[in-house]
Amino acid sequence: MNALDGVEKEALREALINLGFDDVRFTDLSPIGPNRLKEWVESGYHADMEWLRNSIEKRLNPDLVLEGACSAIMLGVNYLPSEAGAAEQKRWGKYSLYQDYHDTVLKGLKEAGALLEEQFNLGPRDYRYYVDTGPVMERGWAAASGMGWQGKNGMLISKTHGNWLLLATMLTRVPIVPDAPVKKRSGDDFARVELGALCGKCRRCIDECPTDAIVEPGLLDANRCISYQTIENKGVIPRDLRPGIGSRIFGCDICLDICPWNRFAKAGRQVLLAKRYSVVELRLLDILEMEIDQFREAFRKMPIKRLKLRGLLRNACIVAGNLREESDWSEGRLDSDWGRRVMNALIRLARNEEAMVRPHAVWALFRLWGAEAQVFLAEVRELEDDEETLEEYRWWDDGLV
Ligand code: B12
Ligand code: SF4
Ligand code: SF4
Repeated sequence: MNALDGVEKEALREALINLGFDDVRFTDLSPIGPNRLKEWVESGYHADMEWLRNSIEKRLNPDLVLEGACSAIMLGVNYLPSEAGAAEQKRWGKYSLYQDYHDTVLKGLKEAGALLEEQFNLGPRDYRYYVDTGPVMERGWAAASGMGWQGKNGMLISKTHGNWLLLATMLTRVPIVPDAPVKKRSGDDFARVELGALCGKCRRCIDECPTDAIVEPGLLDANRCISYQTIENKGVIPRDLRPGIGSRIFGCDICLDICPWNRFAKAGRQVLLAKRYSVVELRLLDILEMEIDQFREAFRKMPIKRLKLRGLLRNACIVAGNLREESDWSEGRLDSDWGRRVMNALIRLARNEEAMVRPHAVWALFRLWGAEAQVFLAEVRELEDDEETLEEYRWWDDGLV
């Protein structure tokens, strides 16, 4: 089969754009230069995401994912919100303000698969598609395809859509003439794009990360990343990272928001996304006092739902503990009626049936009310039997003397 090129290749690109993808690029699968995935995992930067370690070989070798694969169709979905309130708020990672994109983008991928089958007379085993969860280096292949380049924040950055593309991949046995990677300057001629290619001397993302998670350009220590801690970590969030979380309750876009390459980005078309911006209106007390039925209703079909109520309450306790430094969620002074409601909600959470929530509630109460917390937590503490929560009390005992 001759490699797809010219008018036919452009027709395929256009058909995929018509399905709702905002950018469509093609790459072959020839190995690229430095790929630090192994080194990253060996350094422990993957935190407890062992599924990354277990799929290293596949991630480095697409042939193990689809035998005979020779091309990747890289698909980008612009998720920059269309309303200023949703785009500018800092509390929720922007991607979480939609129905779970894994589900909605998958619909587009299924249609794309049907299109490939029809156009190239393929069977369902001649291609594979993934959005996020498959064993493919989505940012690397997207960079190779020229959709953008990998910035010092690790993100695939597009000249058109800035940091706001979600990525999906179709591996196929159909040979397609690859698109060219982005160029640093006109006349540049390099085969594969390099990390930080169009970042120049800028290092804002590295400098602005509140938890110093970007250990070197493009390389992130997930253990220190607010995104990992608030979304993926299923246990206690390390105490030293809690202040840096600030008012972020689910995910983190700081190193994305700060990037000057967002200046050309426009809101997405949302063909493959279903917006749920109403989440932005939730107040901190709504969350601290949330019951399971309200949680299910508020986050139905959203990525936040995967956090479960206990994860959201844990994160909300941290946000509450940061209220003195970050006024973002404040609705009054801490010595007002509102402040007393926050205090009472946190005291209730210090006895929450989920042990994982409790140390964070204790932390927040001590942070906000100092030694006074020892008095109003005395009874709750006596009933405590969870070692991590008791450790939290002891840490404050030591700090308060
Ligand atoms: C694990 C993971 C995380 C972890 C670790 C993040 C990290 N930096 O590695 C955590 C939970 C922290 C995380 C956070 C976020 N994530 Co995430 N995450 C992933 C996931 C599942 C794997 C990433 C991975 O393999 N990391 C390991 C490192 C070493 O690999 P890497 O960053 O891809 O970069 C290496 C390769 O690209 C390689 N390389 C370089 N050039 C080339 C060229 C080729 C051809 C190849 C093959 C390789 C290659 O070298 C790089 C350095 O080693 C991907 C989905 C996927 N399947 O790829 C989504 C993904 C990267 N996440 C995404 C998003 C949106 C986020 C958040 C913004 C969510 C949020 N708001 O909180 C943050 C951003 C944090 C950040 N600055 O990176 C998007 C990024 C979209 C984009 N435009 O880049 C992805 C692609 C999901 C998707 N399908 O859209 N994420
Ligand atoms: S997502 Fe947030 S915590 Fe993670 S590297 Fe970027 S700025 Fe730092
Ligand atoms: S903030 Fe600067 S260094 Fe970071 S990714 Fe954007 S351009 Fe590159």
